[in-house]
Amino acid sequence: MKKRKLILITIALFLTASLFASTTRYVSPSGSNTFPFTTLATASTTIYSAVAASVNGDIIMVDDGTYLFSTTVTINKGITLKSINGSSAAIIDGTNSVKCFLINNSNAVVEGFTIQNGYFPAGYGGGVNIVNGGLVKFCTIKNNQARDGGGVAIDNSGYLENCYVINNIASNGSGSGYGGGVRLLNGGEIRNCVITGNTSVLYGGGVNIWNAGKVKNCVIAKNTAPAGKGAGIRTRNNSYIYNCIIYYNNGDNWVPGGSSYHFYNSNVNASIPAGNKTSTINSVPMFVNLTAGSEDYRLQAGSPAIDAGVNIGWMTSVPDLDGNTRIVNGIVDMGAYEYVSAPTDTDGDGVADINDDYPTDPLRAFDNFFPSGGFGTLGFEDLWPSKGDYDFNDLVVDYRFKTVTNASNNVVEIYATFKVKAFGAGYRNGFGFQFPNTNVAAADLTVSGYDLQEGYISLAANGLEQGQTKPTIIVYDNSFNIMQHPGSGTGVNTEQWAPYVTPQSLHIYIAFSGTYTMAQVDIENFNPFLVINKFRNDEVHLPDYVPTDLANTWQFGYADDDSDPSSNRYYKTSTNLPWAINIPESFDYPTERTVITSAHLKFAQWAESDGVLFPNWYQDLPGYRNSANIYHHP
Ligand SMILES: [Ca+2]
Ligand SMILES: [Ca+2]
Ligand SMILES: [Ca+2]
Ligand SMILES: [Ca+2]
Repeated sequence: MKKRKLILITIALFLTASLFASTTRYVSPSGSNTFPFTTLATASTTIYSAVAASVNGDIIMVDDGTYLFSTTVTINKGITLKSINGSSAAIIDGTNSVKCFLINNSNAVVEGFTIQNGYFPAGYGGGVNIVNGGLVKFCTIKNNQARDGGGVAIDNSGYLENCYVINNIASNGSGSGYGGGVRLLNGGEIRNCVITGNTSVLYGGGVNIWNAGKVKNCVIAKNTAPAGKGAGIRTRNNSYIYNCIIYYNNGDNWVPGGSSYHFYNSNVNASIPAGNKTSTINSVPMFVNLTAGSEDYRLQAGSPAIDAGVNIGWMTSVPDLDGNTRIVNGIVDMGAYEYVSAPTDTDGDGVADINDDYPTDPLRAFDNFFPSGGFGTLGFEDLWPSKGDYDFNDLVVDYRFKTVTNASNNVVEIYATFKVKAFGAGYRNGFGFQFPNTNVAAADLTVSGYDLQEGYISLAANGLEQGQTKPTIIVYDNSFNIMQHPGSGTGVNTEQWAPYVTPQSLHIYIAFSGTYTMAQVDIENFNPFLVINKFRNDEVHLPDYVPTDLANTWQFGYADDDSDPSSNRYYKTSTNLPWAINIPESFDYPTERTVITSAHLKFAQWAESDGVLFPNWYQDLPGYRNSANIYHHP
């Protein structure tokens, strides 16, 4: 009993899977043409064979190429035939001998082709004939010929959506023709199409409607038909036009035949009886370009067609002819393209206000911060080349750079902020930094904002330090001039019992006159250094950062220092311990004369592993620090 039930369920699942299975097949000129064509490698070389192999629900993907048809391809199944790369890459060519497609299934979709040179002068649809249902979309349909519907003929029902219908002709070769671009017979609907350059030798150069049909959001322009026959569109009974622009046709933009027609929210350059129109206009539509060969039927700003249509349900799921949202600003536009306003660029520098940090300044566009999230911190030990007390609080300074770039992403200026928080030092130390390379010519820089009072720094007229190959800026020459000593304690803000002194910020401004990218300047690799006790030649740098041209190098390898310029090793002990640290956030530094390894318990492992272990040693994580040995400002 139990077993039988299981078998029934299995059969039911199998049937369900079969009913809804969708197979994807491929067509490619370079396929091996191996049935059932389910990979690109085994693709069918003809669309005809792939369609023949398909059943309802299947998808056929068509590779780039030109497919020459000598027989019409009939699609009377609910399948989707779609190009992989769009209508400019996959071309269906009727070789001026056959109609390209006959579609007769309401679930059939043909998408993303150029359909050209179809030829059926005896009857309907030179490029495509849709009969009783089907959808053709995102196609370019050009240079086809038939008696009715030179480009496309729809009989009874079906949709032509988001297509260009260009240079087709309705002619049977002996004076009869209906709908050079498209002919609708007893039904059918056209949406979001540009129908242009088509000709009918008799009725309807762009579109001809016979008995019933709807045209929505189309541009019908520059089509041709004899006088009185409707160069743009000829309607005959039950014709309903919504949101269309029918203008600039070579002859009558519109002529009626029979009865029951109505124009809704359209811009038609023709006289329409009062009872047959609702909210129509007749105003120059303001297309982007009407020059022959360069036509662009998008709307210019200020076009009367903008926000002048009537919204219809399908517009929420069908995009405009550019593939953009069909309804912008709450109301659909007339025509095939929704107008999207160019973003405001007040200063005209090419960067929209919404992206421009300086929307009224054409010379500046973007602020770039380093570190991006906030301040970084530098901590120095000033007894180099001896380790000294190794408390890393002889200078504690926060830093942040704001690099201003222009619309071309070149550096205009740099604002460098240095916030001196503490110096547990008896020495009168200075502080500066050097650019990491020689990419920027010193003559292209002008610096201000430094605090130099002690007379031991030599500056060039532009504020850079003299005697340096790389641009070098001395921010200040004595910490005690920046924050006043509170009267007790070794320095400032490293002993809890001493009065707290408010940190002080210096703002260095660097103006650029040359053309340099941020990558060339590379401020993220700036080379900060301490100048020890007003001895300009005694510098302390971050580990493996080079000394400036003014540094004495005779102390390399002396005392605890293990620098070796020949191997680019600088400012490290023999066990890789540094004299300076640079961390990407604010630093909780040790109290005075507390060796850093007693405050930050992972520091030694981090430094001695060259940064591999505990790269976040400075954070307040369990087991990482001894809070009693860290300075807490009141
Ligand atoms: Ca709109
Ligand atoms: Ca701008
Ligand atoms: Ca700007
Ligand atoms: Ca100290």
